Amino acid sequence: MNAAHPTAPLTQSASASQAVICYVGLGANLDHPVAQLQRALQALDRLPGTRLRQHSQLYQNPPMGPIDQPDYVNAVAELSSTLDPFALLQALQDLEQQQGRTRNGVRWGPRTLDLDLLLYGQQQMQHPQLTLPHPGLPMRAFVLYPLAEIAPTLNIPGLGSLTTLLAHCPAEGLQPVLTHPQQPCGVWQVQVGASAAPRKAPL
Ligand code: A4P
Ligand code: MG
Repeated sequence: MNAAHPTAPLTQSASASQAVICYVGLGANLDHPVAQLQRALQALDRLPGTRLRQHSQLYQNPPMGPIDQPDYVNAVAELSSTLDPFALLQALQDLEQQQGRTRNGVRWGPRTLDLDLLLYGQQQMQHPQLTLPHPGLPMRAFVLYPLAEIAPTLNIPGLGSLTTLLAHCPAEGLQPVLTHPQQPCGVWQVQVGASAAPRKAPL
C-alpha cells in the first residue's frame, strides 16, 4: 500500500521527462546483508522511470543505536528518477518489504534492508512522511563517506558542502567490504577489512 498517499499508484514528477538526481542510503544487518544490498541495487535500477547511475562500495560498521545486534553493511546509490519524491519513497518501502523487512517497533532495531531517501535533487521538505534531506545525513559516517565516494563535490541543501560535513564526522569503524564481482549476486564471498584500510575524507 502507498503509505504516503494511500490510494495513489506510483506517480511521476510534474515534468516526467525531467529526471532528478537522488541519493539513497542502503543498510542491512540480517540475513546475508551483502547479498541484500546487491539485490536492492539491482532492484533500484528496475524501478519505473529510474536508473541506477552509480553506487559506493559496501562498508561494514558497528550498529548505531542498540548494540546487541549484528554489524551493518551500508552503501549509497545515486539514481536518476522521474518519480516524484513520495512515489520514490513508496517504491523504496515496497522494496524493503519485498526483501523481508519487518517493523517490530524497536527504534533502530535490526533489519534485512533499510532504504533511506537521503536527497532528492535540491529539495528541502518537512512532511510527516518525508523529510529531505534525510535528517540523519549530516552526522552519520556510514552515509557521508559512501556519499563522498560517488559525489565528492556535492552541496547538501540547507547544510552546506559535503566536505565540511565530513570534516566533523570521523570515519571510525567503517570498513570496506571486499567483494568479488565476478561471482553472481547473492553468493559473493566477503572478506571484511582484510587488506583495505578505511578511506579518509575527502575521497
Ligand atoms: N521518513 C521520513 N523521511 C524519510 C526519508 N528521507 N527517507 C519516514 C526514508 N524514510 C523517511 O522509517 C520511519 C519513517 O521515516 C518512514 O515511515 C518514512 O515515512 P522506517 O524505515 O520505517 O524506520 P527506521 O528506519 O527504523 O527509522 P529511522 O528513524 O528512519 O531509522 P534510520 O534513520 O533509517 O536508522 N546503524 C548502522 N551502522 N547502519 C545503519 O544503516 N540504520 C538504522 C536505522 C539504525 N542503526 C544503523 C543503521
Ligand atoms: Mg529508514
